[in-house]
Amino acid sequence: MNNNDTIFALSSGRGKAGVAVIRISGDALGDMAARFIGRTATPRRAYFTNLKDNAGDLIDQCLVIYFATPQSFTGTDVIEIQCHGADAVIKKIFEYLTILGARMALPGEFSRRAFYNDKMDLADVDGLAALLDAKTDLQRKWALRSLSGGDSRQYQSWRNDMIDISAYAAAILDYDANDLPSNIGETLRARTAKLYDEITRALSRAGAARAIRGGVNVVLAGRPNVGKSSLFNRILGTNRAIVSDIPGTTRDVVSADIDIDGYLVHLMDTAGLRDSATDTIEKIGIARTRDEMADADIIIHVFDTAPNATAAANEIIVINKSDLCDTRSDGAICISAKTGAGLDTLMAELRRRLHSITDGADTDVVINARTKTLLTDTAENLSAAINAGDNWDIFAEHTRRAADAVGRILGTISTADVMDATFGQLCLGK
Ligand SMILES: Nc1nc2c(ncn2[C@@H]2O[C@H](COP(=O)(O)OP(=O)(O)OP(=O)(O)O)[C@@H](O)[C@H]2O)c(=O)[nH]1
Ligand SMILES: [Mg+2]
Repeated sequence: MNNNDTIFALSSGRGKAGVAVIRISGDALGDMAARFIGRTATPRRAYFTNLKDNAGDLIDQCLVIYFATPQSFTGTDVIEIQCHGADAVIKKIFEYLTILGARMALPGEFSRRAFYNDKMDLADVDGLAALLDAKTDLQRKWALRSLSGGDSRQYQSWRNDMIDISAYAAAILDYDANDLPSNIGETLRARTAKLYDEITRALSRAGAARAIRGGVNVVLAGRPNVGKSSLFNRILGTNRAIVSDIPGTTRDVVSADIDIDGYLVHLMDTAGLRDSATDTIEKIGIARTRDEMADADIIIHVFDTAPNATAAANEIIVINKSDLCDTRSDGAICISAKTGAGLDTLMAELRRRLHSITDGADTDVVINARTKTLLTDTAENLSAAINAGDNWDIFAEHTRRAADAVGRILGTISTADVMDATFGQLCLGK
């Protein structure tokens, strides 16, 4: 399965840059490194070199670093070429590497090698994918925690416990009770219940992890003309959405991403809600508003007079146009999108809500869609074991299945489709 043919990719970003990094991975790349620098390469030393093609023509002035197996990102031999970040240089080096028998890597292929060579497990790969996607500081921190093995250690410890419990349960069947520790049944059930609690608690934090990784959807909604687009522009500090005194100005959802205290917020301005809309396009716009409201983590419900409805749990009630009249009302935040009055109070409330999404979530593993499915499977099997009573073969089977599900999170036990999905989320050069 471990076929380390020589692959290469641009590991830095595309586009004009001072430096570009091309990474090469394969077996026994010492000769290739020597060819690039004109002498035998000492591993992990940077060599300044005039990189020449086979005809002796200069390609570029580069730095070349040779990493000898197993001390490299992939666990194979690796060469990193730092060249000038010009498309023409990169293209020429790629051509040269192809002539030397290397091929372009597939997305995620370097990480896949790292996985096969025990440099990373699947929880680390998830962390790496999250880190490469990170736009905010909080996303960076959470991703690094998974990547640096914190999650792997927790999963590994849960799995070891489950294997141990399953083995003891099997022993109850095979050995005489006198040869086993007393109260072994109760002990096993208590240990299983503890694991079940820890895993269901981690699962209950899945929403927090999703909000941090994918961003938080904040939707501005309300009747036409109340000033949603004005508020949207005011929060962004730019004139993104069209503002006019004609009710029904906004038709489509207008969205922008902003960073609030490290939370990636997808802020959305929507079409004003009214039942009397007759225009086909406005009706489509209103249907889209309702879709966005259904998916929203937080709704900023905008009014321009005192509302007669109470707020839903995920709603912040805002009364706009405080510069025109006294709009105070219990439980509502009065603002003026025109003058900026009250905006600090609204933003403070938004921040409070964002922070409450992740309150206390810091101690758990970072759950994503893949790990959520497998941890749910784990929890169901642990619960089935706890309910198995004195039926120890059923108990042993369910705890073993629970351990298998955790093993799949780490990739200890895995199928080709899980691997493809996990590595497929990475980009070229990783
Ligand atoms: N005096 C005053 N006028 C405002 C304020 N906010 C918005 N307006 C005005 O109200 C009108 C409607 O504003 P918009 O921001 O377009 O309202 P909207 O809710 O996006 O309206 P639709 O897109 O039609 O749903 C415009 O003429 C704005 O200038 C405010 O705080 N004070
Ligand atoms: Mg609008």
